[in-house]
Amino acid sequence: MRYQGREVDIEGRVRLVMESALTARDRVGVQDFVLLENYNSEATFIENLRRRFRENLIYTYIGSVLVSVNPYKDLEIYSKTQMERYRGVSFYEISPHIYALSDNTYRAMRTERKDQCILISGESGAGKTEASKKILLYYAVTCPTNDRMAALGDHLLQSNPVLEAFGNAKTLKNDNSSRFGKYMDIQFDFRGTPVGSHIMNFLLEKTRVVYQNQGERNFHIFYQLLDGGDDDLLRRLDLDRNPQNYDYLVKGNCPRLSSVSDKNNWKTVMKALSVFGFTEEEVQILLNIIAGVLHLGNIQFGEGEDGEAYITTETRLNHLAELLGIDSSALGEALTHKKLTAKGEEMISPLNFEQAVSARDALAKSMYGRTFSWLVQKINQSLAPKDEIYHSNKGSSVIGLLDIYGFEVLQHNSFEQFCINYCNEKLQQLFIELTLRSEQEEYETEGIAWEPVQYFDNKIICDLIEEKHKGIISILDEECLRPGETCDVSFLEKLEDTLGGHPHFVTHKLANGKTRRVLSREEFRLLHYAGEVNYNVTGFLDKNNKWLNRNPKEVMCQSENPILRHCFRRKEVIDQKRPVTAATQFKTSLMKLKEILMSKEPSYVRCIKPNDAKQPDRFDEVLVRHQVKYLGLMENLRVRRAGFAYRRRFEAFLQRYKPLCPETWPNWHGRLADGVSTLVNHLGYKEEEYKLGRSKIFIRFPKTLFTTEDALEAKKPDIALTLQTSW
Ligand code: AOV
Ligand code: MG
Repeated sequence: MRYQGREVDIEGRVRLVMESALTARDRVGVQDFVLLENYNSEATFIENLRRRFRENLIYTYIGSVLVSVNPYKDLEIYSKTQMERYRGVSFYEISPHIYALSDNTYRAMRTERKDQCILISGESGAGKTEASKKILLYYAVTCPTNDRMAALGDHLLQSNPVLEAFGNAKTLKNDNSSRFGKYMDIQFDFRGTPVGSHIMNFLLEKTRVVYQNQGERNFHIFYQLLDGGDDDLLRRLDLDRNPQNYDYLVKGNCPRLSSVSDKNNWKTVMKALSVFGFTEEEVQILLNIIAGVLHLGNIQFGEGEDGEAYITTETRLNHLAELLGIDSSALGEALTHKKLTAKGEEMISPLNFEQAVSARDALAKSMYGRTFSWLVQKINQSLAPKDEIYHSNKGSSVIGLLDIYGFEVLQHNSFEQFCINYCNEKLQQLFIELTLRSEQEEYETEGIAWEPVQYFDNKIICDLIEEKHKGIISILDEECLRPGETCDVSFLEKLEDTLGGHPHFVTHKLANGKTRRVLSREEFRLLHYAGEVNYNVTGFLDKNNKWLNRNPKEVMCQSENPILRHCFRRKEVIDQKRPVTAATQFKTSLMKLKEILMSKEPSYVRCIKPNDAKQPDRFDEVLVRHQVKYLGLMENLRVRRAGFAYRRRFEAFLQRYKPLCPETWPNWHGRLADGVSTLVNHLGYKEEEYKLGRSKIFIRFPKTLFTTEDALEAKKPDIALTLQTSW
C-alpha cells in the first residue's frame, strides 16, 4: 500500500497509526484470501497462511469459509471476553475467528429462519474436534437461556468428555483421535434459546478394541478406569492397574501418554456421567462391561487332539461370567462352539483354535460397539427437548455440527481406513456441490451473469466406491454372501475383473510397473481426491461381515446386566436374517447424513495440520501445501474470486464508507443502491471494477477495496484501525 502524499494531522499521530497499520498488514497477511492480489498462486496462498500462523493468527477466511491451522498450543483467544467481541458483529469487521463463524451461523438461523449446519473437515489431527468444541462452548455461553433450559448448555458440553473417553484413542496421527463420526443437531426455539440436541454416531472403529498398531492405544476409557478408578472399584472388577497385563491393551505397546492424564480425565468422565443423570448403579453396570471386555481379552485357548478349541483359563472365565451376569458354562461353550440351524434342526459344532480366538474377539468388539451406541442413546435422552412441541423439528430451528474422522493414510491401511476415507470423499463432494451451488445461486439472485469455473469433481471416486453392482462396496458385499467359497484375495480378483481400467483404481496386476510404489498381491490402490492410498485386503471380508455367531448372542441376551440385555435383543437371535454388512450400513448412514446436510444452509471450517510432530510454531510447508491442494482450497478461492473478490450488502458497504463522500455523509436518505452508486462514483470506481447486484455490491479486484480502505484510514484512523490490525 502506498501512503505517499497523504495528509497527516497536526501531531503526526495519524501517520504513526497508519504506518503501524500498514506494517501490520504486511506482517500478518490478509484476513481473507479473496483479497490476495495473486489469487491463482499457491505459493502466495501458503505464504499468507504462514505469516498469519507465525503471528498466532490461526484463522483466515476464503469468503465465508473459515480456514484454521492447528496451533498445537493454547492461545488466549477463546475467553468469555472474546466471545463478547464477536457477538452480533459482522463477519468482516473483526479478525477471523471460529466464534465469528458460530455467531454468524446463529444469526443466519434466527433471521432467515433456515436450518444451518457447520461442516468441519481436515485430516487426522488438524483440529476438527477442538473446533467443534469451541463452537459448542460459544453457543452454551452466549445463547439466551431460561431456568428450564439452563442445564442443557452444560449437558451439551459434558457430552464431549464422555464420548471422547469411549470413542477416541491415541493414534500415530493424533493423541486424541476420534474413532467415530459424530453429527450433532442443536435445536433452538423462536427466541434463539437452545431447547434440545441430538447426536448421531457413525461407524465406531471397533477393531481397536482387540488390536492396536504399534504406538497406538485402545479407547481412552480402559486406561482411565485402570488409572483413575479407586481401589475398591478395581477390586470389585478384579482388575489391576497395569495396562500391560491385558491382552487387549498391549498390542500397541503404548500404555501411557505424556500429553494426557488418564486419572484426571477419569474424574471428568465420572462427573459428566452424573450430570447426564446416570445413577450410581448404571455407572457400575457400564463399568462391568468395560472391565468385562478386558477380561474377555485374557481368555486363552488350547487345542485338543481333534483340533477343537478349549478354554485354558477357567477361573478367568468364571470371573468374567460373574461380572457380566451370565452363565459361565454357556459362555464357555459360546466361545468354543458354533450353533447352526440346518433344515430346522439345531447343530453344534466345535471351533478350532483360530476360530475360537476370532469368536472371542468378535464378541468383544460387538459388546463394546453396542455399549457405545447405548451410551449415545442415553446421552440423547438427556439432551432431548423437554417440551413435546419440539419433539419434531416444527417450531424450532436447527444448527447441525459435523465432526468426523479425518482422511487417513497409514503404513498399513485396512477396511477402517477405507471407510474413513470414503466418508471424507463424500464430504468433499458435498462441499463442491454446495459451494458451487451457493455461488451460482447468489449470482442468480443478484442478477449477475455466472462465469463458469474449472474444478476437479471427485464424483468419479465416490461412484467407484458406492455404485450399485459395480462399486467396491457392492463387490465386497457379494463376496461376503458366499462365506467359505471366497476369501480376501478372491475379493481382490473380483475387483480387478470389474474395475480394471478405472482411472482411480490400481492393483499389482494392473499397475504394469507404472506406479511409484510397487503394490503387493494383497493390495489395491485408490487415487483419492486427497492422495493415493494402498489398502491391504486382508480382513476386509471378515470386518465387513457383521455376522456374530448365534450362541454368544444368546448368552448375552440372557444376561442379568440390563445394558447387555438392551444391546443384544432376543428378537435378533430368533431372526435368522443376515445382518446388513458394515460397509453397506455405513454407506446408508452417509446417504442419510448427506440428505440432512443438503437440507440445511452450510458453513465450513477447513482445518489444516501444520506439522506431523504435533509441535507448536512449526509450519511444514510441504505438508501444508498437500492439504491446501486436497482440501481444494485453491479451487474454492478461484470459485469465490471467479468474478469478484469482494461482495458486501449495500447497507454494510454504505455504513462503512459513507464518511468518504459528502453526499452520503452523515446519512444517506434515498435508496440504498443509489447511495452506493453515488459513493463509488465519488470514489472514482471504474466500470470494470465493480457491479451492483440487487442487494450487494460486487468488487472485482482487491486493489479497489484496499484503496477505499486506505482512504477511510486517512479520514478516520480510529475506525480503520479496528479493521487493519486484524488483517
Ligand atoms: P481432529 O479431530 O482433526 O483429528 P483434534 O481436534 O483432536 O484433531 O486436534 C488434535 C490436537 O491438536 C488436540 O488434541 C490439541 O492438542 C491440538 N489442537 C487442535 N486445535 C487446537 C486449538 N484451536 N488450540 C490449541 N490446540 C489445538 V481425528 O479426530 O484424529 O481426524 O480422527
Ligand atoms: Mg477428532
